[in-house]
Amino acid sequence: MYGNDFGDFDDPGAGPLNAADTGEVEAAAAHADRRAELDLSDFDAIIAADQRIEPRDAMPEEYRQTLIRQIAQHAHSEIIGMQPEGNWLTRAPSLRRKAILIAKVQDEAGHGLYLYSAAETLGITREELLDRLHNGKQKYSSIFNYPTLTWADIGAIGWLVDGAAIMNQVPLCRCSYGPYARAMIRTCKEESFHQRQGFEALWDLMRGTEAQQAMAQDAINRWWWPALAMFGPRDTGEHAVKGGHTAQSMAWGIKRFSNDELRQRFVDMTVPQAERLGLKLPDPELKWNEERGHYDFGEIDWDEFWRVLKGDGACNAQRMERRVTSHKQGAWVRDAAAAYAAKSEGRKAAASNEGSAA
Ligand code: BYC
Repeated sequence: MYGNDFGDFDDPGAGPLNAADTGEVEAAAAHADRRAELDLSDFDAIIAADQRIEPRDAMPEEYRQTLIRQIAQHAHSEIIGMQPEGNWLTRAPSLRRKAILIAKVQDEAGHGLYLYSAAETLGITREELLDRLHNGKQKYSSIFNYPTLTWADIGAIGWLVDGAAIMNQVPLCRCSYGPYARAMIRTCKEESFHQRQGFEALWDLMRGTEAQQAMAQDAINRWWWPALAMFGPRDTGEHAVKGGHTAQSMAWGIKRFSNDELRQRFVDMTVPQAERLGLKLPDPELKWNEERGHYDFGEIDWDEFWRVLKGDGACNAQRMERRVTSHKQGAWVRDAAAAYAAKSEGRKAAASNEGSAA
């Protein structure tokens, strides 16, 4: 499943399947730390030289708070995102599909852990981050408030939702905050596998019976627009949302592109893939614009987006109820881990006391 297995197997002209295949992740991973050589210690100078801020560095309080907000929202999305897919683990159509889906859902938990750890380097505890999710002070991605009604939804999430996530996350591998950038490198590699498995699941359905093809098409009809909205509100030109964070986050090197630019790149990359799959994207305004060199597409239902963010999506209540209940049920595991850690510390201290007394 790795490599360009779908990118070029009978179409050498086809582009990469997802943004992690473009070499940008490797380029970000090769980032050279030149701070010492350039004698940089001041926040503004480090940002201007496109170097990375590390946890030990002084940073403006607004920069720290912006990162906590974004990284926490990202971490919460990863662990809440396990729910819609976990819904299909017991009903996957074959052992192979089940094994793939289990691996994917476990990866999402891992991404959550990398991200919570990155947020903790900003001086906030994991307990506080989870409290803020549970009491509604912090959000998770709008996309996970939509239900997974059929098996084809698992293909649609992999292909579209992970595909959109990668488009957004590849530039974050170059984020100015070191721990976030580094967490994104591994995440993007794993997301690439996630998108491929989604594409493959849909590929198989589209080569199956008429009923399977219809199921795949129905899933795409429901997930296309929410996947486009995932990139966030419009933030360029006359449509820029008042009070948005893009301009400041780009000046700080947290975001590298606007939401609108990434959304356009995603559309441009996905339309030819839909054609390969034989799926119709549910937008009558979608068409290639020769002059712009991009696809034009219709307007997203922003009222629906803001409604979902405010808690009025199909699954908001269900997702939070499940999260809070699981957290409570897992209390004994956290208590046991803390007790074990305290015991181990105690043993270590006793051993070193004995050593120094001898
Ligand atoms: N959902 O000024 P903007 C995954 C909010 S998980 C909810 O553009 P910003 C996966 C935004 O927070 C994918 N809220 O903000 C996991 C802000 O509100 P506040 C998660 C959204 O932060 C499992 C307001 O709208 N990925 O891949 O500069 C299985 C104005 O927006 C959303 C990430 O979290 C949204 N979609 O940019 C499968 C990526 N969009 O906070 C897959 C990291 C916007 O002022 N995050 N808002 O109340 C980011 O890159 C940025 O935070 C965003 C938003 C582009 C999402």
